[in-house]
Amino acid sequence: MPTSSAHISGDQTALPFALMRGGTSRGPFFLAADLPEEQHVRDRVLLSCMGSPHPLQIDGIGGGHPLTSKAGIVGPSEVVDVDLDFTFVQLQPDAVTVQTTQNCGNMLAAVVPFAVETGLIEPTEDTTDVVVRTTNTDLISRISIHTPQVDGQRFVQYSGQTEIAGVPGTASPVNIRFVDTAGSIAEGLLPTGSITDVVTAGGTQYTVTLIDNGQPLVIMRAEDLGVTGYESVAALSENSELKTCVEQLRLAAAEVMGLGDVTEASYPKMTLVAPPVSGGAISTRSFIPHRVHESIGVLAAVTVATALVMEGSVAATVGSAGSGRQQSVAIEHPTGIFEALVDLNDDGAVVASGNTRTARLISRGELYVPREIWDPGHESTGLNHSV
Ligand code: NQM
Repeated sequence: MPTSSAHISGDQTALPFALMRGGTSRGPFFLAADLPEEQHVRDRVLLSCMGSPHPLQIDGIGGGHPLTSKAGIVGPSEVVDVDLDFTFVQLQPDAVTVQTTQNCGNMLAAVVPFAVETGLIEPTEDTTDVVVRTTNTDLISRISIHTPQVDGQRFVQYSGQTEIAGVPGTASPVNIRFVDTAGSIAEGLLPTGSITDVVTAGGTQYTVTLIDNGQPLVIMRAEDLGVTGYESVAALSENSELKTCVEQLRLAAAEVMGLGDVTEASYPKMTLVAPPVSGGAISTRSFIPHRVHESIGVLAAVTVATALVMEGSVAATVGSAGSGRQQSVAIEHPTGIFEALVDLNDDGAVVASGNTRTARLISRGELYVPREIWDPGHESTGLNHSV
């Protein structure tokens, strides 16, 4: 078992970390062995690393946005046929929340590069294939990255030709395949058993599709909310009337979905859909759930694609699914198109999914956590002791 490399440095604790971009998200990754075992202490440490709560996260490394207030914890897995366990942690700039309930397919893209960088995985081939369990929902994914050899040494290849919307430039592809994603947090793919439900919020009735194929979503027709669904992120963010409606609908829909009171939760995500305008299959705008996503989450895109291929869903009324057992569903979002790959069985149900992301190691070293956060009531005992 790996042992902790965190150590005391003056009146702070030095915590090894790597800052990684995973898809369109970014955050610090830690080896599980380096973090405190007790969850409440771990959560305090993560809040401190991020600088939350503060809108600018000025005393930490968070980026002032939910997409840059994320962390990853990675360690070897004890589950048979699984190589790594990954816990995704969603923090917020301006709240004291540390959530490990939902998945994040973007941060997931950085897990295998991080594992190779830190020696958890030893690459032996030009392509390294790893099975990762996201502990949040027991999501299993097969991830493959490029690990070429130069001068006898294998390394993670970050440069490449793959472009993903929402990230400048191109990079080496990270291919992710998911199986068995239905009902990640909700009870099953369609938690109410219906392809559409009528939910009343703020005195108005909305016809929505409540679905969870890796990410719980409320799929709504943009026009039902009084917008076109083609607005910019800024325009939607400034529309306080819309944001109030979306939040009222979220709280009501979550109860109908069996998710209970989600006032403090970052799910379900709220996805406005409209007919495609850029050659894709459907157009989307996503609230995650209070800020508007610059693009769309990975499992959110997989869940939209799943709804789109289901006859009678709200998504199917505005978008157009393709045909065949394997489909690449082009989901339009504010900064481009997300290609969600879905495999269908004979009944037309989605049984597997996938996508291509990119990731990059941005920085690594030590994050300094005030000693009293890790160890309340400590007395200074000197430098460089293991904790
Ligand atoms: O849905 C944002 C993201 C995500 C989650 C969010 C994600 C997913 O874009 O799998 O990746 O919805 O909070 O990182």
